[in-house]
Amino acid sequence: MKLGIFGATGLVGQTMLKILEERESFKDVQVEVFASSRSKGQEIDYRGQKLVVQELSEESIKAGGLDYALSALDADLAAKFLPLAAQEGIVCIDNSSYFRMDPDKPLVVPEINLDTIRPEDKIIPSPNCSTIQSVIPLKPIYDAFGIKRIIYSTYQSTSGSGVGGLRDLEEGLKGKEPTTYPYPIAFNLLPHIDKFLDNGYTKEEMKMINETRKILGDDNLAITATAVRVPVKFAHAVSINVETKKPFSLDQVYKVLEDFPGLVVQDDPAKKIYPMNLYTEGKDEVFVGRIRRDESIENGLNLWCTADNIRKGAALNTIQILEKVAKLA
Ligand code: 11C
Repeated sequence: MKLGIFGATGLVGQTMLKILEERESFKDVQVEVFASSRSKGQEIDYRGQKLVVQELSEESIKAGGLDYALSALDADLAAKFLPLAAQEGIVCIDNSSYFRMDPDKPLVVPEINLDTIRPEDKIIPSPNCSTIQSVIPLKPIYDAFGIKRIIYSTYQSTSGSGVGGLRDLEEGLKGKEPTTYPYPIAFNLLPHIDKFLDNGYTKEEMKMINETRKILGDDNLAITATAVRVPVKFAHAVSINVETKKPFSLDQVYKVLEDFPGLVVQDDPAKKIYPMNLYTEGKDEVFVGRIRRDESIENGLNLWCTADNIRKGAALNTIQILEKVAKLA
C-alpha cells in the first residue's frame, strides 16, 4: 500500500506523520510526502528514513502510483487537487472544509458514522476540529435521550490558525503586533474565528452548526454557536449546553458517556478534576467533565469538553478513517 501525505510540511501534515510512526498498523505502508513548490526537496525523518518532499501537482499525483492520500491542504488547494487524485483512483481522506457539506459525500467521525462511507467514495471529508470534539460526547446523549437544542461556546487554541496563530501568541507575549489576527491574542480573547458571514455568525460557528447536523443525521436540530480564540497554544475547549427530548438522570448520563469509545470522563469537582487544555495536548481522546444539570430548564445538561485540535481534531481523525477504509485496524 502506498500512502501520500498532501501538505506534509504544515502543522497537521507533520502531526499526521508523527501519528503514522506511532501506529503499528502503518509499519508496512510506503509513505510519500507532498507540499507546495516552496518545500520541494526538503527532507523529513520518518521511521529511520529520509522522505524527500515532492511538489504537489497534477503530474506528481499522476506519477505517484498512490492508493490513498491523507490531505492537510487548505480548502482551495483541496478543491483543486483532490478531484484529480480521485480520478486517478486514489482514496483521499480530507481535512479541509471544502467537501464537508457536499450532500454526495459523507462527513466522518469513526466513533460515530463509519457506516456512511460507501465503497465508491474517493473523497472522504473529516470534520472541523471543534465539531469533532463536540459530537463525540453528544452522540451517546442523542442516542439515549434525543436532543432538542444545543448551545456551543468554544475556547479555541491558536494552533487552530497554524504556525501564524502560534507566532502571534508567542510574539504578542513580548509586546509585538499580531500578523495573523486582527488584534493581539496575548492577554486577550477574540470572538472571531474565520470570516464573518451575512447572518452575523462566523464561518467557524456555522461549520459547527451545519456539520453537527450532518454527522448526527438530523437536519432540524436547533443549534447555536459562539466561537472564541483564546491565548492557549494547543487543544480546544467547548462548553456545551444541551436540552434533551427525554428526561435523564445524571447517573444515566455518566454511564452513556463512560461507555462511548474515544471519550474519557474527567469529572470530580471535589477533587478539582475536570478537563483542561494544557493536559489535553498530545492526547488522542476527547475529555468531558463539569457534567451537571442546567437547572433553568426541565431537561437541560451542561458539559465541558477538551481535545487536542491538531490530533483528534484533525490528523488523528483522518488516520482513524484511513485505518478502517484500508482495513488496517
Ligand atoms: C480553528 N477550527 O481552530 C479552525 C481550524 O475547517 O478545518 C480548522 C479549520 C477547518 O481555527
